[in-house]
Amino acid sequence: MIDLKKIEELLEECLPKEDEGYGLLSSAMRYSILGGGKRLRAIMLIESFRLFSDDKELEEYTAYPFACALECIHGYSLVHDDLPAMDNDEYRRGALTTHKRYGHAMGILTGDALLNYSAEIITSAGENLEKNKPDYYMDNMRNFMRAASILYKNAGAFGMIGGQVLDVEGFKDNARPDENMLATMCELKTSRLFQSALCCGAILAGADETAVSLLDDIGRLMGLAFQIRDDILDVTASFAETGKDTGSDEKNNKSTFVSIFGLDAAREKIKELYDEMMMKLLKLPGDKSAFETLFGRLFSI
Ligand code: GRG
Repeated sequence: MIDLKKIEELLEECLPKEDEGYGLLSSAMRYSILGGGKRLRAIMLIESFRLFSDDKELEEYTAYPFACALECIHGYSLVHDDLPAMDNDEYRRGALTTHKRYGHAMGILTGDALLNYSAEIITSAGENLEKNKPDYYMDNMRNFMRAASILYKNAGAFGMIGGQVLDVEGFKDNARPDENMLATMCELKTSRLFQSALCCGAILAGADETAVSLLDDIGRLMGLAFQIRDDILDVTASFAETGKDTGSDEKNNKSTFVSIFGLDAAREKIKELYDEMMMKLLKLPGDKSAFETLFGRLFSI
């Protein structure tokens, strides 16, 4: 599995330097991204690329920047999700949330800047490819553009942001959504970025449609399982384990898998989703051990 240290180095290099730009914005961007996190989406994107290609140069020019861009998108979503107008959380990744550390206005602006920066990373990577590897550029631009399109659609109004709207508008004040509504919200809010990780990595490596569609499905199932896991941790884990405010869902009167169906049913659902994911994983080519390890670690709850 790709080394976590390598991903930290890539992120550290690609973000603006502390003293660049205006006011404390670069500092806040670095604080929001470099202060920990499991880097699941970056790891999955690179490991998905590796299922279909062992071309290290192509990986460096395409998969690495996409992995960094995806972590910036994920980071922005967490910064905004923690804001007083949303979950109003004080701690994330074991430290103060961005708005608690830098102020509310800077929390909003830092999230905005990170989302925009993700696009800057991708477009610069395209330019680098054209300048330094014109032959690769000709061969891979179509895949590159397709991956970029998937990345932003999944993050946007009909993807993650849409899911957040359902969450904010439809799940407050102890509303009792049924299982289908809950699943739709989670697929949009949480699954879409995992689907981006798996599909973008594969597409950049030149995977065929059957494989991309399988990966899309695995990402969807994984997001559901991941959200249920998060709901369970919110009521069972301590701050030391999660690094963030626990009991946040109850504080915000949010209906979750756990509050609606109970802990046992939530654990059972994760097991079902895990089994389905593993069955689909078997149908993919290449060495899948990184995914087996990752999914095993995440979902043995
Ligand atoms: C504000 C537009 C907007 C969207 C927010 C992702 C999201 C949408 C909200 C986060 C709510 C939440 C805690 C969902 C549970 C799943 C999740 C995304 C958890 C955090 O992801 P991890 O555990 O975080 O991968 P790290 O810190 O490891 O990177």
